[in-house]
Amino acid sequence: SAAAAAVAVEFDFKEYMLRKADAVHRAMDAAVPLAHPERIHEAMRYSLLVGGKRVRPILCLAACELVGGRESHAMPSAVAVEMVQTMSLMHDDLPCMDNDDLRRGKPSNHRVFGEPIAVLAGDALLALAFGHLADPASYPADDPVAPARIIRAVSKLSRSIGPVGLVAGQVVDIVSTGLAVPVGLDRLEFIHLHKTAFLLEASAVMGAIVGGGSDDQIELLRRFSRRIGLLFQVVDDILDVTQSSEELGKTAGKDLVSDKTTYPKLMGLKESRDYARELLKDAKESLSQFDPVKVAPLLHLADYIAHRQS
Ligand code: GRG
Repeated sequence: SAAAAAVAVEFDFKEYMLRKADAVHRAMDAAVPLAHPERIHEAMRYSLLVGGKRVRPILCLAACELVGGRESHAMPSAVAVEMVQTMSLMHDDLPCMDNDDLRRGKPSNHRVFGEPIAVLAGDALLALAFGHLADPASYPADDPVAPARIIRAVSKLSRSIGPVGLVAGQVVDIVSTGLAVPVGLDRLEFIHLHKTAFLLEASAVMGAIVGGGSDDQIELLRRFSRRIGLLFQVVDDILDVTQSSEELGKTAGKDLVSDKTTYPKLMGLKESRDYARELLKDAKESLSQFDPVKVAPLLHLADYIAHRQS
Protein backbone atom coordinates (compact mmCIF):
# COMPACT_ATOMS: atom_id res chain seq x y z
CA SER A 1 0.00 0.00 0.00
CA ALA A 2 1.01 3.64 -0.38
CA ALA A 3 1.23 4.06 3.40
CA ALA A 4 3.56 1.08 3.74
CA ALA A 5 5.70 2.34 0.86
CA ALA A 6 5.97 5.74 2.52
CA VAL A 7 7.10 4.13 5.77
CA ALA A 8 9.67 2.04 3.89
CA VAL A 9 11.06 5.14 2.20
CA GLU A 10 11.33 6.92 5.53
CA PHE A 11 13.27 4.08 7.14
CA ASP A 12 16.80 5.32 7.84
CA PHE A 13 18.87 2.31 6.83
CA LYS A 14 22.26 3.93 7.35
CA GLU A 15 21.36 4.88 10.92
CA TYR A 16 20.04 1.33 11.46
CA MET A 17 23.27 -0.29 10.18
CA LEU A 18 25.50 1.98 12.30
CA ARG A 19 23.40 1.43 15.43
CA LYS A 20 23.32 -2.37 15.02
CA ALA A 21 27.02 -2.60 14.07
CA ASP A 22 27.86 -0.61 17.20
CA ALA A 23 25.77 -2.93 19.40
CA VAL A 24 27.50 -5.97 17.86
CA HIS A 25 30.89 -4.35 18.36
CA ARG A 26 30.21 -3.77 22.05
CA ALA A 27 28.97 -7.34 22.55
CA MET A 28 32.07 -8.77 20.87
CA ASP A 29 34.35 -6.50 22.86
CA ALA A 30 32.77 -7.86 26.05
CA ALA A 31 32.85 -11.48 24.81
CA VAL A 32 36.63 -11.43 24.26
CA PRO A 33 38.19 -9.62 27.24
CA LEU A 34 41.95 -9.29 27.37
CA ALA A 35 43.09 -12.21 29.50
CA HIS A 36 46.14 -14.37 30.01
CA PRO A 37 47.82 -15.29 27.66
CA GLU A 38 47.45 -11.79 26.30
CA ARG A 39 49.02 -12.42 22.89
CA ILE A 40 46.23 -14.74 21.74
CA HIS A 41 43.50 -12.48 23.07
CA GLU A 42 45.12 -9.48 21.38
CA ALA A 43 45.21 -11.39 18.09
CA MET A 44 41.55 -12.40 18.40
CA ARG A 45 40.48 -8.86 19.28
CA TYR A 46 42.60 -7.34 16.51
CA SER A 47 40.69 -9.09 13.73
CA LEU A 48 37.31 -9.11 15.43
CA LEU A 49 37.17 -5.46 16.41
CA VAL A 50 38.89 -3.92 13.38
CA GLY A 51 35.44 -4.01 11.82
CA GLY A 52 33.98 -5.34 8.59
CA LYS A 53 30.57 -4.47 7.20
CA ARG A 54 28.87 -6.70 9.85
CA VAL A 55 26.29 -7.89 7.31
CA ARG A 56 25.85 -11.31 8.95
CA PRO A 57 25.26 -10.23 12.55
CA ILE A 58 22.92 -7.45 11.40
CA LEU A 59 20.99 -9.94 9.27
CA CYS A 60 20.73 -12.16 12.36
CA LEU A 61 19.40 -9.37 14.60
CA ALA A 62 16.96 -8.17 11.93
CA ALA A 63 15.55 -11.69 11.40
CA CYS A 64 15.06 -12.09 15.16
CA GLU A 65 13.24 -8.78 15.46
CA LEU A 66 11.11 -9.52 12.41
CA VAL A 67 9.63 -12.62 14.10
CA GLY A 68 9.05 -10.70 17.35
CA GLY A 69 12.22 -11.46 19.31
CA ARG A 70 14.38 -8.97 21.19
CA GLU A 71 17.83 -7.86 20.10
CA SER A 72 19.28 -9.46 23.24
CA HIS A 73 17.86 -12.85 22.21
CA ALA A 74 19.87 -12.84 18.98
CA MET A 75 23.03 -11.07 20.13
CA PRO A 76 24.82 -14.34 21.08
CA SER A 77 24.03 -15.72 17.60
CA ALA A 78 25.10 -12.45 15.97
CA VAL A 79 28.39 -12.52 17.87
CA ALA A 80 28.93 -16.19 17.00
CA VAL A 81 28.41 -15.72 13.24
CA GLU A 82 30.76 -12.71 13.17
CA MET A 83 33.40 -14.67 15.11
CA VAL A 84 33.12 -17.46 12.54
CA GLN A 85 33.19 -14.99 9.64
CA THR A 86 36.31 -13.35 11.11
CA MET A 87 38.18 -16.60 11.79
CA SER A 88 37.39 -17.92 8.30
CA LEU A 89 38.92 -14.74 6.83
CA MET A 90 41.98 -15.02 9.13
CA HIS A 91 42.59 -18.58 7.99
CA ASP A 92 41.82 -17.71 4.36
CA ASP A 93 44.53 -15.01 4.47
CA LEU A 94 47.25 -17.43 5.64
CA PRO A 95 50.16 -18.18 3.28
CA CYS A 96 48.92 -21.79 2.90
CA MET A 97 45.59 -20.48 1.56
CA ASP A 98 45.20 -17.12 -0.22
CA ASN A 99 48.32 -15.49 1.23
CA ASP A 100 46.84 -12.03 1.68
CA ASP A 101 48.71 -9.21 3.45
CA LEU A 102 45.66 -7.02 3.91
CA ARG A 103 42.22 -7.58 5.38
CA ARG A 104 39.53 -5.04 6.17
CA GLY A 105 42.02 -2.35 5.20
CA LYS A 106 44.65 -3.37 7.73
CA PRO A 107 47.54 -5.87 7.79
CA SER A 108 46.14 -9.41 7.99
CA ASN A 109 46.37 -11.23 11.31
CA HIS A 110 49.44 -13.34 10.52
CA ARG A 111 51.29 -10.27 9.23
CA VAL A 112 50.93 -8.73 12.69
CA PHE A 113 51.03 -11.73 15.02
CA GLY A 114 52.79 -14.41 12.96
CA GLU A 115 51.34 -17.58 11.48
CA PRO A 116 51.19 -19.79 14.59
CA ILE A 117 49.26 -17.20 16.58
CA ALA A 118 46.97 -16.42 13.61
CA VAL A 119 46.06 -20.12 13.27
CA LEU A 120 45.43 -20.45 16.99
CA ALA A 121 43.50 -17.18 17.26
CA GLY A 122 41.22 -18.46 14.49
CA ASP A 123 40.77 -21.79 16.27
CA ALA A 124 40.07 -20.00 19.53
CA LEU A 125 37.44 -17.77 17.92
CA LEU A 126 35.73 -20.81 16.42
CA ALA A 127 35.59 -22.54 19.82
CA LEU A 128 34.48 -19.38 21.57
CA ALA A 129 31.72 -18.77 19.00
CA PHE A 130 30.01 -22.03 19.96
CA GLY A 131 30.69 -21.57 23.67
CA HIS A 132 29.22 -18.08 23.67
CA LEU A 133 26.18 -19.21 21.69
CA ALA A 134 25.47 -22.18 23.98
CA ASP A 135 26.11 -20.42 27.32
CA PRO A 136 22.83 -19.61 29.15
CA ALA A 137 24.65 -16.62 30.70
CA SER A 138 24.80 -15.00 27.25
CA TYR A 139 21.00 -14.52 27.30
CA PRO A 140 18.79 -12.08 29.23
CA ALA A 141 18.05 -13.53 32.69
CA ASP A 142 14.55 -12.03 32.81
CA ASP A 143 13.54 -13.38 29.40
CA PRO A 144 15.73 -16.34 28.44
CA VAL A 145 15.75 -18.27 25.17
CA ALA A 146 14.46 -21.87 25.39
CA PRO A 147 17.40 -24.34 25.48
CA ALA A 148 15.86 -26.35 22.63
CA ARG A 149 16.05 -23.25 20.44
CA ILE A 150 19.65 -22.59 21.41
CA ILE A 151 20.57 -26.18 20.53
CA ARG A 152 18.87 -25.76 17.17
CA ALA A 153 20.89 -22.62 16.51
CA VAL A 154 24.14 -24.39 17.49
CA SER A 155 23.31 -27.22 15.11
CA LYS A 156 22.48 -24.82 12.26
CA LEU A 157 25.75 -22.95 12.67
CA SER A 158 27.79 -26.15 12.83
CA ARG A 159 26.23 -27.56 9.69
CA SER A 160 26.59 -24.37 7.69
CA ILE A 161 30.33 -24.00 8.33
CA GLY A 162 31.58 -27.60 8.64
CA PRO A 163 32.52 -30.28 6.11
CA VAL A 164 29.22 -29.97 4.21
CA GLY A 165 29.17 -26.17 4.60
CA LEU A 166 31.76 -23.42 4.40
CA VAL A 167 34.71 -25.82 4.62
CA ALA A 168 33.29 -27.83 1.68
CA GLY A 169 33.08 -24.65 -0.39
CA GLN A 170 36.66 -23.72 0.43
CA VAL A 171 37.93 -27.23 -0.40
CA VAL A 172 36.14 -27.37 -3.75
CA ASP A 173 37.40 -23.85 -4.49
CA ILE A 174 40.99 -24.87 -3.71
CA VAL A 175 40.93 -28.05 -5.80
CA SER A 176 39.27 -26.15 -8.69
CA THR A 177 41.99 -23.49 -8.82
CA GLY A 178 44.55 -23.73 -11.59
CA LEU A 179 42.72 -26.47 -13.50
CA ALA A 180 43.36 -26.45 -17.25
CA VAL A 181 39.62 -26.37 -17.92
CA PRO A 182 37.67 -23.57 -16.24
CA VAL A 183 34.96 -24.67 -13.81
CA GLY A 184 31.37 -24.73 -15.03
CA LEU A 185 28.37 -22.91 -13.65
CA ASP A 186 27.35 -25.85 -11.43
CA ARG A 187 30.68 -25.92 -9.64
CA LEU A 188 30.82 -22.12 -9.34
CA GLU A 189 27.36 -22.14 -7.76
CA PHE A 190 28.39 -24.95 -5.38
CA ILE A 191 31.40 -22.93 -4.23
CA HIS A 192 29.43 -19.73 -3.67
CA LEU A 193 26.53 -21.49 -2.00
CA HIS A 194 28.89 -23.15 0.47
CA LYS A 195 31.52 -20.44 0.94
CA THR A 196 29.17 -17.50 1.17
CA ALA A 197 25.45 -18.24 1.11
CA PHE A 198 25.29 -20.84 3.90
CA LEU A 199 26.75 -18.59 6.62
CA LEU A 200 24.42 -15.77 5.57
CA GLU A 201 21.57 -18.27 5.62
CA ALA A 202 22.60 -19.50 9.06
CA SER A 203 22.72 -15.91 10.32
CA ALA A 204 19.09 -15.24 9.42
CA VAL A 205 17.83 -18.68 10.41
CA MET A 206 19.55 -18.57 13.80
CA GLY A 207 18.06 -15.14 14.44
CA ALA A 208 14.59 -16.43 13.57
CA ILE A 209 15.06 -19.53 15.73
CA VAL A 210 16.17 -17.73 18.90
CA GLY A 211 13.63 -14.96 18.23
CA GLY A 212 10.86 -17.52 18.65
CA GLY A 213 9.86 -17.75 14.97
CA SER A 214 7.50 -20.44 13.68
CA ASP A 215 8.81 -23.10 11.31
CA ASP A 216 7.08 -21.30 8.43
CA GLN A 217 8.72 -18.00 9.33
CA ILE A 218 12.11 -19.67 9.67
CA GLU A 219 11.69 -21.27 6.24
CA LEU A 220 10.78 -17.94 4.60
CA LEU A 221 13.84 -16.30 6.13
CA ARG A 222 15.96 -19.23 5.01
CA ARG A 223 14.85 -18.73 1.41
CA PHE A 224 15.39 -14.98 1.64
CA SER A 225 18.89 -15.26 3.05
CA ARG A 226 20.05 -18.00 0.69
CA ARG A 227 19.11 -15.78 -2.25
CA ILE A 228 20.82 -12.82 -0.60
CA GLY A 229 23.89 -15.01 -0.19
CA LEU A 230 24.06 -15.90 -3.87
CA LEU A 231 23.28 -12.30 -4.78
CA PHE A 232 26.20 -11.18 -2.60
CA GLN A 233 28.54 -13.32 -4.66
CA VAL A 234 27.11 -12.46 -8.08
CA VAL A 235 27.51 -8.77 -7.21
CA ASP A 236 31.04 -9.47 -5.98
CA ASP A 237 31.87 -11.09 -9.32
CA ILE A 238 30.36 -8.20 -11.29
CA LEU A 239 32.37 -5.70 -9.24
CA ASP A 240 35.48 -7.81 -9.80
CA VAL A 241 35.12 -7.29 -13.56
CA THR A 242 33.74 -3.75 -13.73
CA GLN A 243 35.96 -2.20 -11.04
CA SER A 244 39.21 -3.69 -12.29
CA SER A 245 38.54 -2.46 -15.82
CA GLU A 246 37.42 0.97 -14.58
CA GLU A 247 40.27 1.51 -12.18
CA LEU A 248 43.06 0.17 -14.28
CA GLY A 249 42.14 1.52 -17.68
CA LYS A 250 41.63 -0.48 -20.81
CA THR A 251 45.21 -1.25 -21.77
CA ALA A 252 47.00 -1.71 -18.46
CA GLY A 253 44.15 -3.50 -16.75
CA LYS A 254 44.14 -6.71 -18.65
CA ASP A 255 46.69 -8.81 -16.85
CA LEU A 256 45.70 -7.46 -13.45
CA VAL A 257 42.11 -8.69 -13.77
CA SER A 258 42.04 -11.79 -11.59
CA ASP A 259 42.00 -15.18 -13.30
CA LYS A 260 39.36 -16.68 -11.00
CA THR A 261 36.14 -17.97 -12.47
CA THR A 262 33.26 -15.53 -12.13
CA TYR A 263 29.63 -15.26 -13.20
CA PRO A 264 30.39 -12.60 -15.85
CA LYS A 265 33.07 -14.88 -17.34
CA LEU A 266 30.73 -17.86 -17.47
CA MET A 267 27.47 -16.22 -18.47
CA GLY A 268 28.36 -12.69 -19.60
CA LEU A 269 28.04 -9.33 -17.84
CA LYS A 270 24.50 -8.54 -18.92
CA GLU A 271 23.27 -12.02 -17.98
CA SER A 272 24.98 -11.72 -14.58
CA ARG A 273 23.22 -8.42 -13.96
CA ASP A 274 19.91 -10.02 -14.98
CA TYR A 275 20.59 -12.91 -12.60
CA ALA A 276 21.37 -10.48 -9.76
CA ARG A 277 18.13 -8.60 -10.43
CA GLU A 278 16.18 -11.88 -10.40
CA LEU A 279 17.79 -13.00 -7.12
CA LEU A 280 16.97 -9.65 -5.49
CA LYS A 281 13.35 -9.86 -6.65
CA ASP A 282 12.98 -13.48 -5.48
CA ALA A 283 14.61 -12.66 -2.14
CA LYS A 284 12.21 -9.79 -1.50
CA GLU A 285 9.24 -11.90 -2.57
CA SER A 286 10.13 -14.49 0.10
CA LEU A 287 9.29 -11.83 2.68
CA SER A 288 6.01 -10.66 1.16
CA GLN A 289 3.95 -12.37 3.89
CA PHE A 290 5.55 -10.37 6.69
CA ASP A 291 4.44 -7.02 8.07
CA PRO A 292 5.62 -4.43 5.50
CA VAL A 293 6.84 -2.04 8.19
CA LYS A 294 8.77 -4.62 10.21
CA VAL A 295 10.36 -6.05 7.09
CA ALA A 296 11.98 -2.72 6.07
CA PRO A 297 15.44 -3.45 7.55
CA LEU A 298 15.77 -6.72 5.63
CA LEU A 299 14.52 -5.24 2.35
CA HIS A 300 17.02 -2.42 2.70
CA LEU A 301 19.76 -4.92 3.55
CA ALA A 302 18.94 -6.79 0.33
CA ASP A 303 19.15 -3.54 -1.68
CA TYR A 304 22.41 -2.67 0.05
CA ILE A 305 23.92 -6.01 -0.97
CA ALA A 306 22.62 -5.65 -4.53
CA HIS A 307 23.78 -2.07 -5.08
CA ARG A 308 27.00 -1.85 -3.12
CA GLN A 309 29.96 -0.45 -5.06
CA SER A 310 32.79 -2.22 -3.21
C1 GRG B 1 34.77 -21.85 9.10
C2 GRG B 1 35.82 -23.81 10.28
C3 GRG B 1 35.93 -22.80 9.25
C4 GRG B 1 37.06 -22.75 8.48
C5 GRG B 1 37.33 -21.73 7.46
C6 GRG B 1 39.43 -20.53 5.32
C7 GRG B 1 38.10 -21.15 5.25
C8 GRG B 1 37.77 -22.31 6.13
C9 GRG B 1 37.15 -20.65 4.44
C10 GRG B 1 37.29 -19.43 3.60
C11 GRG B 1 35.96 -18.81 3.49
C12 GRG B 1 35.91 -17.54 2.72
C13 GRG B 1 37.09 -16.68 2.51
C14 GRG B 1 34.71 -17.20 2.26
C15 GRG B 1 34.43 -15.95 1.54
C16 GRG B 1 33.21 -15.33 2.17
C17 GRG B 1 33.08 -13.87 1.88
C18 GRG B 1 32.16 -13.45 0.81
C19 GRG B 1 33.77 -12.98 2.61
C20 GRG B 1 33.66 -11.52 2.49
O1 GRG B 1 32.57 -11.12 3.28
P1 GRG B 1 32.27 -9.58 3.57
O2 GRG B 1 32.41 -8.82 2.29
O3 GRG B 1 33.52 -9.21 4.50
O4 GRG B 1 31.00 -9.49 4.30
P2 GRG B 1 33.56 -8.32 5.83
O5 GRG B 1 35.02 -8.01 6.03
O6 GRG B 1 32.74 -7.08 5.59
O7 GRG B 1 33.02 -9.16 6.94
